[in-house]
Amino acid sequence: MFRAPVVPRARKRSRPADATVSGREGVKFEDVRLYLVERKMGRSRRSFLTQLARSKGFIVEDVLSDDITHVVSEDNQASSLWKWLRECALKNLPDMHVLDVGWFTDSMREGRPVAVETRHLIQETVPTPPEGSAPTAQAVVSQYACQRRTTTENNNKIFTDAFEVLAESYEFNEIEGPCLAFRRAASVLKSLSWAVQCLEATRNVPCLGEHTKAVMEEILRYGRSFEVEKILSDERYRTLKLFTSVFGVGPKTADKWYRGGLRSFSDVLGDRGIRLNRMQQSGFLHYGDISRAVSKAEARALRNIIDEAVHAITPDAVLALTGGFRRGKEFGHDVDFIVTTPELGKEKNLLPSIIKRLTKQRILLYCDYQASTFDMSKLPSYRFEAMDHFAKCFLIMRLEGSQVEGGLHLAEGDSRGWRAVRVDLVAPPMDRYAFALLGWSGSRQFERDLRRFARLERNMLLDNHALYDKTKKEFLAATTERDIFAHLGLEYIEPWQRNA
Ligand code: DCT
Ligand code: MG
Repeated sequence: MFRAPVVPRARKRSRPADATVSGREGVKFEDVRLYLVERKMGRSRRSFLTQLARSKGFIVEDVLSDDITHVVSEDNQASSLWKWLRECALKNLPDMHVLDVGWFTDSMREGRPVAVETRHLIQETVPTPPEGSAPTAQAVVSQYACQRRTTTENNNKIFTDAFEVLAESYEFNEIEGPCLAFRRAASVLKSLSWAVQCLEATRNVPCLGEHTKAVMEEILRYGRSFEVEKILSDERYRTLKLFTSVFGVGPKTADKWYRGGLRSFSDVLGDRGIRLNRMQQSGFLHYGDISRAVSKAEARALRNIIDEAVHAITPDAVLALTGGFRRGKEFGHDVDFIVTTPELGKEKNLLPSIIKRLTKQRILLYCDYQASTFDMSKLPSYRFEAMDHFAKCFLIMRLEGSQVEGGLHLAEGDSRGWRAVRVDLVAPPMDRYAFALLGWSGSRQFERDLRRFARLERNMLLDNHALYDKTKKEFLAATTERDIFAHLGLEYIEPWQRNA
């Protein structure tokens, strides 16, 4: 029999180490809590491994509880181990790593918790469901988007659309925790190759909390969520959603306008005299076009235009399409590019030259250029900010129908023959290229989880500029995205699998 008293605890997982558990001095890895399964391992070996791990700065708990992050087992059959774990009625079981002792020995050798790889996982074997019944999660799903492959095919849109509304509503109210929880839940559901048809089928799926499941339950039962419907009809939500759809208007400005009694564009643009900055003026001027999705064909046409400009300026320049279109999306809200030069330092003149050229061609409707503030000597102290420090420009470009294969993506009856499109260009120095490319390829949730994974699982700091190993106190060089994944001990995920 498996033996271990289960003590349910309501404490948060990430609380600092406390004094109630023995051997807490010299803890190096606060976020990792091990539990060694005694069955098959035996009492004396378990005790030896416990001492070994504690001496290396690991927290090893004597009791299996919801605080545990890593369950380590030796020689147990997956089915009986999982049966026992299920019987322990742990709330956090879906978020725990259930691992073979191989992970433990690797970690002891390295002196730190090594990356959890598929080979380490003790996977639950799920009996094949009878035909016609709800699909069951067969594989273990990682809590990190960077350990999942997520294409643009979303089998759970009915849930993820609802979660996005909830997340946005929390964002408008500056309530970060639940906002992130709904974004994570949406992200994990997007990665599933099957549509959730009953809640029981999600028992192996992490990141689904009580609130999330309640919303799913409602959708499964009634086809809609009443909480979401209430938000969608809420005046403040609707107004903030409208205002933030304007280029240059963020949640803070939208909220200020709302508190000032403004409810519509005509309120903002009317006599009451809101002073708009240049970006917002352009946002309103081109509102119809910019709020309309950009098609893949339009993105390709813009690539040709930028490509021509960049190479006319610097023949050996490097140009890469990033953002959603690199991930294979059919439509996007803008088109993102990285441009640079093989010769370090030469990239500094690139954006100003491109801007000059596009202006001459009279296809630049708006331009906000921000020179580089990047300074390698300041790394790794940059905390993650919304934006990196590379030179960049936010543009609105005029795109002619004749340049787009199959024509422009315009509203019916629009016969102008051109449209405005939002374009972002970033120009990192070549030695930062891989980091910038990875950072700008998205999705946002994928990026968030890459950074979180690096920090929590590897004791490393990743951002758009660099990867820093805090244990070795050194920067890790990379010329390709694959190098970065390898440094992080992650399987490579193709851009089209990063639609988390
Ligand atoms: N990005 C990020 N964090 C942010 C903003 C952006 O990591 N706060 C990264 C991820 C995507 C990339 O920059 C480009 O940003 P967007 O254009 O906003 O995203 P997108 O995925 O290209 O989406 P869309 O198709 O709507 O443009
Ligand atoms: Mg984009």
